[in-house]
Amino acid sequence: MTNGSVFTRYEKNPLITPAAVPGANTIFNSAVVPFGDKYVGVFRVDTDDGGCGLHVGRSKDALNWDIAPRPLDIPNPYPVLGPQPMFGYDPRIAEIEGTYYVTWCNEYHGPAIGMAKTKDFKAFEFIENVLPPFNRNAVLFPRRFNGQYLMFHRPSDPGHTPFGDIFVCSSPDLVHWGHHRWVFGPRGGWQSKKVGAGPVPIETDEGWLMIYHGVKITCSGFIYSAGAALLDRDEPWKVLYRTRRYLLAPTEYYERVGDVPNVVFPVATLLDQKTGRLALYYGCADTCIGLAYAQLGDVIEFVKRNSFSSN
Ligand code: BMA
Repeated sequence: MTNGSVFTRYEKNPLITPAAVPGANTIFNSAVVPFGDKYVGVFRVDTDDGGCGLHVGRSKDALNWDIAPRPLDIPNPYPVLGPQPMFGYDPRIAEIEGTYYVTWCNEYHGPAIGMAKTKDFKAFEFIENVLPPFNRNAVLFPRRFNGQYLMFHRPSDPGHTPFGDIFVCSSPDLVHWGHHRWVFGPRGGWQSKKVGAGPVPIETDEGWLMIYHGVKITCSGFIYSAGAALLDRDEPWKVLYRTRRYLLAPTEYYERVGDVPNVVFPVATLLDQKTGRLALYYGCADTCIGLAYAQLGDVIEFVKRNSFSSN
């Protein structure tokens, strides 16, 4: 069964299952980026001893992945912050001016946002816990704005957070973050409980395309779906369009059934500049990784045509 929008699921979904990593309980909510003529990723792996870490993966075709059996162990210059990021989840990767920045959620007295940088995905340098608890879904923009870095984030709580609005903030140095601006919060239906930024936004002629997750609550728990917004190119806290209809919602068995049922959690995209094909990598039911394709132009059209009349 497949719900229709402009995305088509990869016919061999789920793309990556826990079988990819020895000792994995689940592998999901993971980020991938182009790297030279290949691809790299930072994968969320929950292990059979209850651990939860970030594993580097490499691929020649972005479909078949070789994922490190051991989690990243990034040297931490601030021991007070605890090990980074042996316990980490929901990574995002942004390439800015030739350096790759990883943001993830860790447990520093509650969910906080860690950030590290790398050029080769072998040596990582820890930057800081850039946002204190309680926060999730920190996603960097892929370029600076008048010299400032920009980042989405979502203040949360120590648990499963029955609320959540998306904010954007800026920093001159990636360490000190301020100028927090509200972007948008929950609206009706599939996104009525909380929203959070997904993949690194894509700059288009029509504004920043931001794919995000929206959550609704039912009598048996949350349902996570994916939608998208177009944001102003210079002031991305200004929402131009935002989907009233979802782009992707859990309908397939692997999205419906898993450690956390009914979750489609968008985390990364790969854009083929030549063909305009957008590949969306998303977590499925907190258990495995799915892939879906759309034409970038079709996604933009969908967002414009299926938007709320006001934000
Ligand atoms: C969020 C995060 C995600 C997870 C989702 C659904 O709060 O923990 O990692 O996919 O809940 O369980």
